[in-house]
Amino acid sequence: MAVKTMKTQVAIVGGGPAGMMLSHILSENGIDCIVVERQSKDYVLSRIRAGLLEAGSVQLLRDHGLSERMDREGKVKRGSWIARQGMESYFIDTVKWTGQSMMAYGQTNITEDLYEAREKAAGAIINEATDVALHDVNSDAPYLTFEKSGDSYRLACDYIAGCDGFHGPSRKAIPSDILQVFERVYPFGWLGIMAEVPPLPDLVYAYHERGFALASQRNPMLSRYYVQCPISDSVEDWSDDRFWEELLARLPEEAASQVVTGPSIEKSIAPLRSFVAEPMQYGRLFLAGDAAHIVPPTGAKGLNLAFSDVFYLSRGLIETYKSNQTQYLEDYSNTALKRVWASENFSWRMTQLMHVFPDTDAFEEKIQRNNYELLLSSEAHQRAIATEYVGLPF
Ligand code: RFL
Ligand code: PHB
Repeated sequence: MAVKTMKTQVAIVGGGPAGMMLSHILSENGIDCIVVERQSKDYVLSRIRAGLLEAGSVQLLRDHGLSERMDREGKVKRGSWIARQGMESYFIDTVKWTGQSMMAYGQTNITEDLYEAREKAAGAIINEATDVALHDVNSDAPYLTFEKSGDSYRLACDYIAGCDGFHGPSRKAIPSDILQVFERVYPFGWLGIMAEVPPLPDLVYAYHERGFALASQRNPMLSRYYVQCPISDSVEDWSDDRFWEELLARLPEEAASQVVTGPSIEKSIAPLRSFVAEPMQYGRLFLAGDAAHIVPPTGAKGLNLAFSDVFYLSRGLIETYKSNQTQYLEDYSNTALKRVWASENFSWRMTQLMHVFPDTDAFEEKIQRNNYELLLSSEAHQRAIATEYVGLPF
């Protein structure tokens, strides 16, 4: 059977938020690109993940004409509450300390907005592509191969953007003697539910001796809640009743008294991991988003980091094509990694601060409590957490 050949300037592996955002920005700048995605569009749009955008991500969406629905339906957040059992709660006031706010707007909606914008612009997205493989990434003529509907394809390109998430093939195309990996796996997961009930007015992150809990939101009739759970648990262990009981026990009383419960429409358990792969470039392959790094969700940084990577990578590709200035592209990995490590650091500290660690000792418990007390009493700590939470500038 003949292989069908295609050509583009930038081949993008993965049509999640990183890949779709990159294709949108490149196309705006006249750069030809094709997104190759393993899943169907419906599947991609049904994934429930992030919910909170940093100020910089909000600005990026606005700068690229992707904010109409977000500005209409998203909820501007001046900060979030963090709480510790038996102690006063603390409001991370991002407006007070940084002049900037955040936005509660679901990743599902962002991905829908991106697909709509790309389809309007007749952007090329190849869904349900199987066996995607990267070839000759360290040469001047890299290419992808894949299968679709029984046909074999070869896609030649100038550059490959690996936006295929943690489990995709792109990172694995970097030789193991070049790729360095840094990793922490946490001894618990997050059980998340979605329910069609009005959410609390603000996000609440709560430490409790029974484990962490988070109250979040998607829209006025859609609530997102999480509780820390053993990683060995499965969703079958968690009836709705058990979930609500546990959530209400862990949230501070004032928040718990306002929670409206109802049947869940989605329930899933996510493992928690910190992971960075360095460098984020090899030859003509550039990694962006979860393909290169993972953060535990406690800091709400994953999607935001995917967007900052895309900002740096699109700038490098645009400058290279427009004016043959390759400096930004050559610096991509170093520039992106600075911001990646800052977010890794913040997410790790937030995770340490807010969870019950099964193997903790009395010394660590005292330190954890003291870190919370510092937040209540020290303006330097208050400014720091607000600055990191709202997001460092790109
Ligand atoms: P994605 O979203 O995983 O998209 C990768 C895409 O690549 C496709 N793919 C392939 N395509 C072709 N061939 C292959 N062999 C392929 N293998 C995979 C996949 O089908 C997919 O479409 O990565 P991307 O684009 O880098 O985006 C990253 C974000 O999705 C992720 O960081 C966030 O969801 C993390 N996250 C949060 N981030 C935030 O900024 N704020 C939050 O509040 C937040 N909350 C969360 C989160 C992640 C969570 N989970 C489920 C891990 C809450 C949770 C519970
Ligand atoms: C969410 O709404 O899914 C969410 C919000 C904040 C986080 C993590 C997840 O830190």
